[in-house]
Amino acid sequence: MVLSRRTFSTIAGTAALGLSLGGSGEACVAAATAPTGPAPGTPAADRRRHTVGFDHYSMIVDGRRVVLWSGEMHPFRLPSPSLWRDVLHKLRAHGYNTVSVYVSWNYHSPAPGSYDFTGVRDLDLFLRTAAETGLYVTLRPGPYINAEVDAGGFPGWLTATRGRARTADPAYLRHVDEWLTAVNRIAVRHLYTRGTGTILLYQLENEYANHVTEHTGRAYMAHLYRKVRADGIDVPLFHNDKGRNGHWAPGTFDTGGERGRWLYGFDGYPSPFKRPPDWGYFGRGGPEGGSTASPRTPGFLAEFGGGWFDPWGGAEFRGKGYAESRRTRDAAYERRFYLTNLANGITLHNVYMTFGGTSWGWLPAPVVYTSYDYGAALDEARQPTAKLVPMHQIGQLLHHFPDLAKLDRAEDVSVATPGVRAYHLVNPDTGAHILVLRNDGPSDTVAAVPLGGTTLRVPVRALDARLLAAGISLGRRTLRHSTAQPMLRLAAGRQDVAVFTGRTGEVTETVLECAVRPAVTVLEGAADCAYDNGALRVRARLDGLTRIAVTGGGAAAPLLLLLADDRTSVRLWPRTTPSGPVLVYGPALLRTAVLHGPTAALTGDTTEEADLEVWAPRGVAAVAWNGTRLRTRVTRSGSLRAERRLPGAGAVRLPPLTGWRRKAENPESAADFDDSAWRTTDLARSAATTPVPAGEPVLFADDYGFHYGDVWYRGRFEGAAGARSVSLSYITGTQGLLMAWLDGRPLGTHRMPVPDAKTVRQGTWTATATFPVAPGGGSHVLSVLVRRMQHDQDGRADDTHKAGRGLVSVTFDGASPAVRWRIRGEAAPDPVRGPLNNGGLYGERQGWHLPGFRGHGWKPAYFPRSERRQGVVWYRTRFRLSVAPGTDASIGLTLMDDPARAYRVQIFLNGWNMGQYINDVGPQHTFVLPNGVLNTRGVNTLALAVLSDGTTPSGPGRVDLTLLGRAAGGVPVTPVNSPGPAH
Ligand code: IPT
Repeated sequence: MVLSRRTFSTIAGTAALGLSLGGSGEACVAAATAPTGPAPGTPAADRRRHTVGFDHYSMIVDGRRVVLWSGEMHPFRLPSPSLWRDVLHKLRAHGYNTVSVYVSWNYHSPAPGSYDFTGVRDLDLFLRTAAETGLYVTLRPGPYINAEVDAGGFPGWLTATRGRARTADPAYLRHVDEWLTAVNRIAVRHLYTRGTGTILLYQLENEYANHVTEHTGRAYMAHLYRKVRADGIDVPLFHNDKGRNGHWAPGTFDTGGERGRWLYGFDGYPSPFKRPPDWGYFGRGGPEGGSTASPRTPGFLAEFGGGWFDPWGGAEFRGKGYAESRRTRDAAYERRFYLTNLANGITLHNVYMTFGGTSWGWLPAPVVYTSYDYGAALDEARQPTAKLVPMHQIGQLLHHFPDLAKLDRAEDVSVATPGVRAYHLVNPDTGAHILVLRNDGPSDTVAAVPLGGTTLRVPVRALDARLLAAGISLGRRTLRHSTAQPMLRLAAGRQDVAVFTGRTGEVTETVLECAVRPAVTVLEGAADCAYDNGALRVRARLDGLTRIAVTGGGAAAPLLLLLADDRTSVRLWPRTTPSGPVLVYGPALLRTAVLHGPTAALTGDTTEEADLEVWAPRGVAAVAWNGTRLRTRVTRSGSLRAERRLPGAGAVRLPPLTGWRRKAENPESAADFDDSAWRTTDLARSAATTPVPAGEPVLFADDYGFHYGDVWYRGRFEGAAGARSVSLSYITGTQGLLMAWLDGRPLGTHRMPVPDAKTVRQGTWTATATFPVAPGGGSHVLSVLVRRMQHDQDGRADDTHKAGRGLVSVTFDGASPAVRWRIRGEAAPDPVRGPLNNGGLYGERQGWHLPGFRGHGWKPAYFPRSERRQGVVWYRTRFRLSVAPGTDASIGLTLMDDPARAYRVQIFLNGWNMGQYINDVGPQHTFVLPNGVLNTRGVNTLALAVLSDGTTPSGPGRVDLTLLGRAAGGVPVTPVNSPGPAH
């Protein structure tokens, strides 16, 4: 039964509310025969029309209020489509109902007019998978996305075009329209409104602050709006204001007379070391009005920090690795900040990132290294972290207690406990009260909270928070209050089940309304229960799972009260099925739950041995786990319990990496190298924002069509007798470098100095490398290799992605020869791996990184190595894995060496560029190798392109496979196409 919002308000708080959640008590026989598929409330591509609206409280989908509890992930940061399902399963199971995704223009467009949505770029498949998983989608295709990707998502080729980006300049808009046409052609097939997918919201642009300028700013946004609507996107659109400024609130730009389909959203990345910000309390309106900087739209945090990105290491930037982000923004941070957001009326909440993934190939913007783990709740290796616990608890809470979708601020509750701040909210329809208690102080405390004539004693740890509820329905009973946080309630068969959570060891009190004395049995754990004056009072210290059965007491059905500590709460998996709710307890993950006749067919993961227990609608008498039927018995808790424990994950053995073969390259540095096929640098004008020195040719690589990775220059000159030094001015992103040779002899390597915080912001990465020379008369050749390290982002809409990359100019001291340059960068983009896979190293142009490449004449090599040479050396080997079927092993490659050694490594697995290791900078040592690209049952090819300064001995040192996680279960993985060289 689907209740409209109106009926919901009239009957909520009464026993009838149970029907909206369960109805299953009556559905026992139907349970065995009802068609399978997601139940109402779980979004799916169900071929029905849906209405998507909102008011100032929340989104209203098909007439029902929904709080969006969303996690951000980027399909382009996980180049193995099968694993998208794994991550989406994990989000869904842990209480998220929405996934928010950027679509990165550069990832899909190797050239103007060319758009690729196949293979690892299959957006259609991603959107289908999200719908199959039961998640709403927020689609964010830019055109600009920022996101710490190269040029903020702009294609390399766009950096060499003339139109002013992120404005209404027609030259730019022409490209934008082409991109949006290509994305929207796919997106329209997955709109929730049409029942063909689950896209619920769609974002235009990203943190765009040009709201003040009519032409460049507002006209641009109006253009995007019109274009997206014209392409058939009919869900609400929004923009993510960079902070709660009220920019781009409804009515601030031209939406073609349309009203009511534009939301106001904003981003927040507050410091974890300060107090969580109040967005000003909702309900006041006006620019100072908190989340209602837009009074008619709901509080919407389009991005809220779930971690933070990490810069390169080394003395200047001090990237510390992602364990540090996860430590400073831990589970308590999530409770403290996200519960404050909810208390401020935010009902659309997206955590950036929830799964960060990998900026593989040349995807990372100069500010970050390969890993984009982000310290997120789900780590880069797809492993759950402790940060999933609060997400799980809050996500389930928001799903199971619709009271939280419509809250007004209630009268202040004064808590006389130092450091503790209370937010008091009330649902005007159900009368449910919500309290968020936040401890900003340095010590754990027990807050004395006056509520409803009594004083609750609520434990709140230092720098932590919790949410309490009073007057909410638990199905057929009402909660007077609890000092534990409600997590879920559902009707399983004839009984109601309610779960409350808190930290291990906390003493909690839960009070249920009971007209008459109920029968109470403590089935597991320790609890004191007392009946007094119309209420059952349960006091319990949280430890594992405490189970209390309550029968009678004036309610029509028994209640199983479960008190779960954090650890236990993430072993409890509620699901809705068309026949009613299911609750599974025990395994490390529940992926799917389908009722087939009398059988609950479950799939999921275990890491250790685990019990399995299932509460299901009446009529369900059997359980299957990952396809195997289990022997079960009925417990006193009213569940079915497997008689044997589920096995944990089996051992995974990783081979040592041996059998390396070596080949040195850079023939380009030799005096007699034939560069006649290379492009001459004959352009006089550049699209770059970096000025070209007067009278010199353009040397920036992008102008010549080379956009990623390394670029070579060869310059011929005569008449240099008397020259004492040569100065090469060049420009890269952070950690860029230049190495040069004169007539085949190394001149040295210059590393781009890391600017201070101020110059970083200006995006100036120009430096001059000066090398002593004594060329004498005659004809000479300078060979120069520039590692570019990507384009800047364009966060402030001033075309900074167009800062030049590569050589700027050359001058000699003591002579002034004219240098005739030729340039060579990457080969035509790999049609499968995409434009960001390769730069212009000789080995890359020759396919040395590809599987199936036959390296005739490559010499055996052994690690650790120690050699001193300026330039590039390649190493290749093959290794075989035999991970057992049904085991999901997450595997990485770890490189270790003496940090004094100045060299860097590009890692190619089966031809896929899995990232860049910089030995003397760090902080990243382990590179995740996603299954699918990694063949876990067969042979793999690993190629390392080592670029060394020549100033120190160079490695590689140790190179090993590392196990980053394992589970029995996982998802089926289709191998990612990894072609070898074209013959
Ligand atoms: C916000 C961007 O919208 C997002 O793309 C990403 O770059 C994120 O920051 C940081 O990881 S911008 C905000 C922090 C100023």
